[in-house]
Amino acid sequence: MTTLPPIIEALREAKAIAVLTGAGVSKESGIPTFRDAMEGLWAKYDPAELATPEAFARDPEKVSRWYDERRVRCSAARPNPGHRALADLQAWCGERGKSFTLITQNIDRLHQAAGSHDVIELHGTIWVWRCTLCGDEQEERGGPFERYPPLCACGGFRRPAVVWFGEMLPEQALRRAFDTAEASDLFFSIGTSGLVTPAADLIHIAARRGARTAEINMEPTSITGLTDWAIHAPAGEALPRLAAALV
Ligand code: BV8
Ligand code: ZN
Repeated sequence: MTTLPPIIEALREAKAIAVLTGAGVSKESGIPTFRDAMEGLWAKYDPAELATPEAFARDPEKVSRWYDERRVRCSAARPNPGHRALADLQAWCGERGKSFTLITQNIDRLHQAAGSHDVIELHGTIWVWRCTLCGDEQEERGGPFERYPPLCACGGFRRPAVVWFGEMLPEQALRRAFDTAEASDLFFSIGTSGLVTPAADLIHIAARRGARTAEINMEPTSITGLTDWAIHAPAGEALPRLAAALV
């Protein structure tokens, strides 16, 4: 387990910093991680089962209800100190002419709410729902829908504008993420189990190009052994410590 100083040193020396975040960063905002999203009523389902176009085609009521419950839960969530520390880090890099890019797998937009900008959303967002017939997209920030699946004015079923398993990622977001990983000389993987591709490929692309790599995660993951440094602690504690050491 690493202490902070070598990572602080690497940040001071780096020119192009890339950060990939996962559900672990939103856990301290009260949003269950993807693996533990299946609580209570949903405990008997495997998330990868529900988060697929096939599941929505088979049972649009159940899948849209699950997502709307997650959306309403996100409404009660606020950015935590980990989100805010990443926004501070982006500002710190900007002041020193370093490039900083935040890539997220999360769909809650808490990074943007904390002040991060130009965030690459690899897996879309739960705040936007898209008509499966006419493609119309609407941002939904209110309470629960009145019916499931919610209907578009054209009569089509509406789905969350997230990327399901087996679906392609948004082309522009994925291109930007690959370019960012290739150009980075310091890559952070924060709050993610690193199991889902192509997001999980990014750190390997960065490392192959010679970037130094760091993991900040509650527990070791499949990539811990590959990183130069690993901090196993809550992101909401480790990131503010990192940001505070930089001032
Ligand atoms: C694609 C949005 C091309 C929806 C998500 C076989 C057949 C078919 C496909 C595949 C296959 N094998 C592999 C694939 C590709 C597949 C894949 O990777 N599958 C996995 C299951 C092996 N990927 C895809 O399908 C992608 N598309 O490849 O298209 C294609 C097309 C057709 C066929 C083949 C290829 C699309 C993937 C996107 C899926 N959508 N999210 C939604 O949210 O409902 S994925 C979802 O799970 C998340 O977005 C995230 O990406 C992923 C993992 O979640 P994490 O964020 O990592 O969260 P997790 O719970 O896993 O881990 C949290 C971590 O945080 C833990 O380590 C924990 O210790 C830590 N933690 C907890 N608390 C804290 C903390 N850390 C710090 N502080 C804390 N407080
Ligand atoms: Zn429509």
